[in-house]
Amino acid sequence: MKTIDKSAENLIKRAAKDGIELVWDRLEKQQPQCGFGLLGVCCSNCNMGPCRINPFGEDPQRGVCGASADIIVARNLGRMIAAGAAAHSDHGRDVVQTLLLASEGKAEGYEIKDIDKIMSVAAEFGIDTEGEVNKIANDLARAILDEFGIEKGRLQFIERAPAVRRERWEGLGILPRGIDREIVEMMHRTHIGVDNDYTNIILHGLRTSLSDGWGGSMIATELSDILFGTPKPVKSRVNLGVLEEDAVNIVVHGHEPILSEMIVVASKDPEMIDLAKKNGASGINISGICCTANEVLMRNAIPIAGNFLNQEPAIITGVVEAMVVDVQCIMPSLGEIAKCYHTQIISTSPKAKFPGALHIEFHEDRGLGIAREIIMKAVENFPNRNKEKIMIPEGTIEFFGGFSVEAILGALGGGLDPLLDAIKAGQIKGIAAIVGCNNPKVEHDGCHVKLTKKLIANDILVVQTGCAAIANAKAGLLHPEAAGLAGEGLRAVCTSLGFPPVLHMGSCVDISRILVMAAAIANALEVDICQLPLAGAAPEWMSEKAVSIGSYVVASGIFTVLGTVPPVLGSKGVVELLTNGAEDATGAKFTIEVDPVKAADLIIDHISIKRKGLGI
Ligand code: BF8
Repeated sequence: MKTIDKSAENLIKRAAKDGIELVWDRLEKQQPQCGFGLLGVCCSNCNMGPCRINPFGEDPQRGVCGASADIIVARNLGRMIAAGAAAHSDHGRDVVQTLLLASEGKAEGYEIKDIDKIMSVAAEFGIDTEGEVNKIANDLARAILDEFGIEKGRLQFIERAPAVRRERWEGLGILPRGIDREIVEMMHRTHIGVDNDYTNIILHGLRTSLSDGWGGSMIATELSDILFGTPKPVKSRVNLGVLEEDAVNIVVHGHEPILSEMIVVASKDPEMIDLAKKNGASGINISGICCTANEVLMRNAIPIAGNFLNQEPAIITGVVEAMVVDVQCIMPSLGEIAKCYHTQIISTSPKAKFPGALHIEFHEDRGLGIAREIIMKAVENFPNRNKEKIMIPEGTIEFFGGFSVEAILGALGGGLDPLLDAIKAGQIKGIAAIVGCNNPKVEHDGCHVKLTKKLIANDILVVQTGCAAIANAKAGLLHPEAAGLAGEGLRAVCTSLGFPPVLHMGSCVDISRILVMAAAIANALEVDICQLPLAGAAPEWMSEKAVSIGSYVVASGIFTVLGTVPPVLGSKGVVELLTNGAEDATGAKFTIEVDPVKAADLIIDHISIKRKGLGI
């Protein structure tokens, strides 16, 4: 089966009937995929190549420069980490720029929404918090812009990690210095003839990834909270059925909340709603796809149309007036599919243009005005619908999101103690972070849901972000009633708090919230993160960002199970390092397990070992 998402199933069939090619068809046409590529042993880093290595030959083969399979695999992996870290961190940088402009009164529509958070983050950066808020915001934005360079030589947010963890990083020589510096250095090291020690390359990969998790991603999360509000529990609805037949449907897709927040604001403007009515619609319906969906869900309860593999089927519904995209995880196929419908793909970032898209460039100084312009385009497109092509799936699923660390602590009465007590008493055996993408190589959403169900049944609290969270929302697991599927202990805790057994903590950059929570638990118990009954999993991952995430999660001391195979199997050395040697260095390691039920068993065993280690 291609998907377990009932709302997408018929749309995929309809696309096949209408001869519209979707991601699954393109994957099939790519078969057999390049064996060298799958093993990670092809290299085109210089023009003596491209080279590819047969790692199974009798004589160890080498590329033209002399690089072994170990070196080539490590270099390729290093570049994947650098690309992923760059994506998250550039997103973070855009949020800092917006805060900077807002503090100077140059960003139309933006204001500082979370005063408590700006004060606490400013204090972390040693900024005087006595003065006027805009002055504090300006000082903070400038201080954070420094985190991208190298002036200070040590990222500020790593101070949130337990001291023992920072000492471990220091000992390994992987304390992240500046975000841009680590990424650039990885590109330098992997240039022809620079770093040719695979262990040294992988260690720098961990450092680069730490500059994402405890740097770029954490900046994106914290400053988005400052500008748009720190999430609180919200109720919403999910799946492609959230699209409405009578309304102008605008789907926001991509990652950064900067424009989508303004679209949400502008969509409530009576003038925009009147315009929609004049064009024959009942109103304006905003929904989201991918991490933009998670951002506007967390802070505005906006419904979610779907995750990564729902982006093409969304257009097949025939009711999307505009799909507004910014950066990351946006398929370049959208424009082609939209040609068969009235949907207008609207690109907005100067960094990301797409074939067949109308480009309305976003600039922070006119954020609200541009959002209005985009909404007007969508509204004017409503009369162009072809009624014969409309196919909206029936029924939506209710779910809860908005579980920031602050919201979780608030529900626990202000401190971690009730959670720690439940863990010590064994009501909650441990916590698993299930994150990451969809990948058409595996059943859409299936691995996320099977893994999550088995973990909660075994009293493991699951925290989620990204497309994983959307998958489980669609499966009904992000609802307090899903506590009925949990083990006795977890069920009792969820029932007393009114919580679902699976907590939606936000978008992929919000995995930084999970790091903050892990650090807080470790600090409270006076142990290192690697001693805690925690685990991570990315059952359907596909993006380079996910490679960076997995790396910083392991580097932070959390055992991580990957559900799709990374391109590293061509190197015995790198595989040994990631699945074994990493444990000596970081106290955690990777495991690859494609079967989600077996992956759950690995996590359950790991959590039980860690509990024994803590004597609980
Ligand atoms: O950053 S989970 S498919 S949407 S990469 Fe992309 Fe993967 Fe979804 Fe969010 Ni994360």
